[in-house]
Formats: sequence, structure tokens, C-alpha cells
Amino acid sequence: MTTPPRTLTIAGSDSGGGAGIQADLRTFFACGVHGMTAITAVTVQNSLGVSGVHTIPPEVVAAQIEVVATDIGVQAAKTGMLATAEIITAVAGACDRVGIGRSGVTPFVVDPVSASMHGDPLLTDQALDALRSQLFPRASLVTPNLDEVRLLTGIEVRSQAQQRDAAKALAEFGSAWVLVKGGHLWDDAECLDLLYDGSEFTEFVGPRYDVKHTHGSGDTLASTVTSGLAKGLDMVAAVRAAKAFIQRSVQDAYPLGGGVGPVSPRWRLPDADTFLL
Ligand code: PXL
Repeated sequence: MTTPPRTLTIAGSDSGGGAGIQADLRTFFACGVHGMTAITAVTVQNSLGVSGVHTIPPEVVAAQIEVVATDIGVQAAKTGMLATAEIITAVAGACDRVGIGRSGVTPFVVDPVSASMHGDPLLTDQALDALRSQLFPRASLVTPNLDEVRLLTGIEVRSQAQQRDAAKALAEFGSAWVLVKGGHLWDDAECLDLLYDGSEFTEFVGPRYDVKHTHGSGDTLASTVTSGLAKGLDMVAAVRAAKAFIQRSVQDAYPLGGGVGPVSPRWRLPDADTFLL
């Protein structure tokens, strides 16, 4: 057997299994890569929201990155919830030491997760600054949604022109590519994501599904891009593939508990529901 490409997620645990590390590992598996984890925080969470956040010591986060990179090797990495400025500094240092990000050769996707979909904070205020100044310059791609765009740039995106302005403002922080996810901004039927490499825009327009269960959709998109990059796709191809993957996974989302259920890549395993029956 040959070893599959290896991917690393540097992110928080969601005890409800919807988002974070759990969504990333599910996506990596469905994309045919070997997923590894550097856990930054344990959230106490169910489908109704986050009731506790317990951060991991920064040096333990860094050590997780270094041990897997030096032994197993990483073809692409991503970040999710990073929680504090101290963790971000530790992640930046560890990534530099093992060649993850723009100072090395390993593609690095930074998903600037700042809050849960219920509005629970997943990043301290000081950490926002660290994200911009320490991680964005190291990133191959940053993938903010419109709430994160507002926090990071102060730009309240209400038009396609403003979405382009926001992409340009974010590119100033030094990432190679920016993906501004438009969500349901334009109309109820379509969503437009805008990819920018500092000179050219590529638009990805897809149908918008009016579904309640979208927990983990940002994580799933970023981990699919990461998997594509690990398999050698270029950025435009990886984002295009990830858009198709997330659209299908949103359609397969399921209810869970009393709140919001997760998007699901189980469509990649067509007989999963009947297996073991
Ligand atoms: O979906 C963003 C996200 C990432 N990571 C963790 C989360 C969430 C959202 O709730 O809990 C751990």
C-alpha cells in the first residue's frame, strides 16, 4: 500500500462533533488524505452552542506540529480556531521551523475563525491582531467569511465592489491568495465567493441552499482546499473542487440535538448508511 498525502489541521475540538478538528478529520478522510491534528483548544459544545473553551498550552500546540511534521511529513496544513495571541505566535514559530507556509514549501491555509455560528467567541481581541500580522504573511490562502472580513478590515461588505475592496485590503496583510466567502449576500438563490491573488479575481458562483444545518461548513471548505493542495492541485483548482464538495456536503447536512446540525461528507461513502445493518 502506498502512503496517502498527509494534511495537518491546527484547530480546536468541538465536543459535538460538528465543526473544528472533527469536521476537518472527516473531510480529510473523505478526500483521501491522512489527517493529523495539532489541537489548540477544547470547546465544551453541543448543537446549541459553546459553553466553555479550554486552551492548550502554546508550547504543546507547537510540539504537536513539530513531531508530526518531522516524522510523518505534511503536504499541506490549515488552521481553524486558534483562540489566543500566544497560540498564534507559537503556531507561526513551529510552522517556520518545519517549512509550513510561505517561508517554506508546504501550502498553508489560514481560516481566520473568530466566532461560532451562534456568535460565541473563539478568538480573543488581541489574537485578531496576531492573526493579521503573524499568520496572514505566512499563508498561501486566507478564507474569511463576511463577519471575519469586517473584524479584520473594518469593511462592511454590502456589494460586489466592496467584496473586491475587502479582498484587496486583506491581500495587503501578505497572504498569497485571499478567498472572500460571500455567503448569502447577493440574493437568496446564489452565493459568490471571490478568489484574489493580488492581481486577478476569480469568481465562484454557486447555488445557495436554504438549510438550517450548516455547522462546520467553513472548516469543511478550508480542509477540502487543503486536501486538494496536498494532492498537488493549484489554488484555483483546489478552491473549485472545494466549492463543489461543500455544496454537496451542505445538501447532506443532518439535524443533531436541539440546535444546528453539521454539513456532512458522507455522500463520499455511498453505502455508509446501510453498512453494518
Ligand atoms: O466553524 C468554526 C469553528 C471552528 N472550530 C471550532 C468551532 C467552530 C464553530 O463552532 O467550535 C472548535
